[in-house]
Amino acid sequence: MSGERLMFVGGEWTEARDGARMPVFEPATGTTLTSVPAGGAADVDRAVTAARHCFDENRWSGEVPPRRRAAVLNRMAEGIRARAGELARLEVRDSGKPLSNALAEVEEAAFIFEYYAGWVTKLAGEVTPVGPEAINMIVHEPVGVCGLIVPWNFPLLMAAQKVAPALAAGCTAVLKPAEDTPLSALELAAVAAAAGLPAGALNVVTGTGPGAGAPLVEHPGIDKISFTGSREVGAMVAAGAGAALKRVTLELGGKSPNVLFADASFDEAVAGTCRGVFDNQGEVCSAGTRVLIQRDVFDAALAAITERASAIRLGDGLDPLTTMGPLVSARQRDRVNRYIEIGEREGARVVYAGTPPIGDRLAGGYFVPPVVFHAPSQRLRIAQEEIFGPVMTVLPFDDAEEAIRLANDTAFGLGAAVWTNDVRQGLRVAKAVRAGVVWLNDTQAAPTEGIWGGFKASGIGRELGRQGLEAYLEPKQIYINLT
Ligand code: TXE
Repeated sequence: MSGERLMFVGGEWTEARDGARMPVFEPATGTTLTSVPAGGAADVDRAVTAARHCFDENRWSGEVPPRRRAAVLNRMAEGIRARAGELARLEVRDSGKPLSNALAEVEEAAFIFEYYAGWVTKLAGEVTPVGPEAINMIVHEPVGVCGLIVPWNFPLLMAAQKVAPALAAGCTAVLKPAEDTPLSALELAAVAAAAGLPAGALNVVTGTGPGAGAPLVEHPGIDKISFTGSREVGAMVAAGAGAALKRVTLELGGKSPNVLFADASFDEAVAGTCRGVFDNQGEVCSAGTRVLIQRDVFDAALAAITERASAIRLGDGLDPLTTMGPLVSARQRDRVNRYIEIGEREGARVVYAGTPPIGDRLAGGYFVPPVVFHAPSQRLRIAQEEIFGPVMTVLPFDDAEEAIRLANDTAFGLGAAVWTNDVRQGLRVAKAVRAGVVWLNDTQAAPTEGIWGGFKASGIGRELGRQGLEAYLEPKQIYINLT
């Protein structure tokens, strides 16, 4: 890939202050794709200062009429759509995912900007009844300058999910993409500039977590942090932001149950179960990796899952025949392989293990073929810890009570899928499962018009939908004495 990239600060393309750069790898081949600036504390400071000036001087919020802000967001949606094919191919080369996934994500990213553009002109407040002697108004104001830290599994989509509501609310932002996948965030900055977003409203600082992410969390000019990533770093971010009383939203992954009842539409349930684990190479925070199957159909379901898993074709995401790409990095590949070894050592039975792709070009790629484990107990680490790769753990259950107990036996609470044709049974489980998103006879749907976020260790707060916008707003009460 030609042309080394720059980052975007205060409306200008720039190197890191100290000139440091870091390589960006192509997961399918393990070769170097390009490089980006390795931003540090000085660059974060420059970016926060630019965002602060833009906010405090009311160049994006305050004085800018809502319909003008909405028009900029709509132009960003158009800008993304106009370059959809190019952006999707870039995302494939940077992250490894199949092109069909990347194309769908780019379209959803464009829609997210359109969706929040619609909200800008509809951010009405409230008047609450307090008696004849006063008027009590509640209005919504932008929370201020936001630090947005995103992961590598859905790089552009996650960036859009934070940038669009932040800008719609009238906030300004510093976006820190993951070091493994910084390229689409830089393109988003280019789209924003072309759409007429004022300088400083959106800044993109590339760099590592400790190098650029940590200084962003700590910077006194930041009012709010929105973070998506690991539970461990999320806890650090919450502690750092909390100590400075910054607002914080966290989306931290999970170990989501997928409950398959004997009365479910079998083929649909098995297909969904596999999709819920293997789509996007299993690099999905809400992946339904704890597969609970009612005992009556356990053997039949295992056979059908094995058949589906063996039809998965690993390869370069740009190859139209590929249905599963490589993992994002050598580090993530090693991490997932370690979990597979742990599962074997813990006594889980390997029901299915796939084979790597063939061909010299892909020999250095970060591929991990799908694995299905039959676990003797939920206490195994592979049944409790987030693996973030194409690894399914299957356990049997007898009745709805046991399914609910197993489903809730986890520190996490992001998603849960339930497959059944018995409405009462499905709703009973849906109500009893402690998770932020429950799917009945579906999995992984995450409509922008809905909400997204978890219970328990899966995070704090919600993204998407109206709640996702409110996360970037401060309510203010204005009490007017009429006497
Ligand atoms: O995540 P990190 P990693 C989970 C998943 C995966 C594991 C490790 O289980 O196997 O995390 O992935 C930035 N201050 N998820 O190590 O480190 C970092 O630069 C501020 C689930 O890649 O949490 C990147 O931009 N920021 C998840 C982002 O945090 C810091 C998606 C995520 O990286 C930082 C990704 C610091 N000290 C991983 N350290 C999901 N919820 O979807 C790192 N970062």
